[in-house]
Amino acid sequence: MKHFVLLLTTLFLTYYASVEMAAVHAIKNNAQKNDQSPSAFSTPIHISGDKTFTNHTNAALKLLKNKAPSDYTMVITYIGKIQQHTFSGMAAYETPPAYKVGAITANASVTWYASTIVHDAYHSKLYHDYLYTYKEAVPDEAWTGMEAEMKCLEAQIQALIQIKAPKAEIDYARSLRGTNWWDLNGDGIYDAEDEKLRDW
Ligand SMILES: [Ca+2]
Repeated sequence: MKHFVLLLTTLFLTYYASVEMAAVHAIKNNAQKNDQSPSAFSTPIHISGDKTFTNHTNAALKLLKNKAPSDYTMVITYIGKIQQHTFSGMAAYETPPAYKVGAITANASVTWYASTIVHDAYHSKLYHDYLYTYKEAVPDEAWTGMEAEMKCLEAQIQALIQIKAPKAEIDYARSLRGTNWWDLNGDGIYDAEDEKLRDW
């Protein structure tokens, strides 16, 4: 009887150890897959920039694809190119629509960077929705300015929640509701003058 119990215990421990080993292997395999993130992940968006920029951008897009798939679909629909730049802004009128990204944004946390991609994709969505509906030159207020910024900010906040961003980032984004952070010279419109003043 004693031997039997011992045998059972051994069998159980062997089984348990093998299950645990399988779990460890799975974790290691996943970790290796994650290590290869830039090569294992592919996106239809053309990424233009140095290696660090490309890695950060791929990581942000991959996070969106995994944790916020509907946002990712919106992003790949309305952004064709993500380009390293001196400051951040959405050139929705370019072909393909290009999100230009400054160093401060590209080097922020992956969750924050990802949320800005959603924000700027939404600007491009507003631009292209207008173009598709009215088939005429898109007025600035259709996709920039206070009303547009608030819509893009709400999309960004929802994305931050979806990708489980740190609470501080969600709180910060919420604190921007009703503010004109984008109007750096305070004239009520968003244009190249504000872009000149941007450091993000
Ligand atoms: Ca302005």
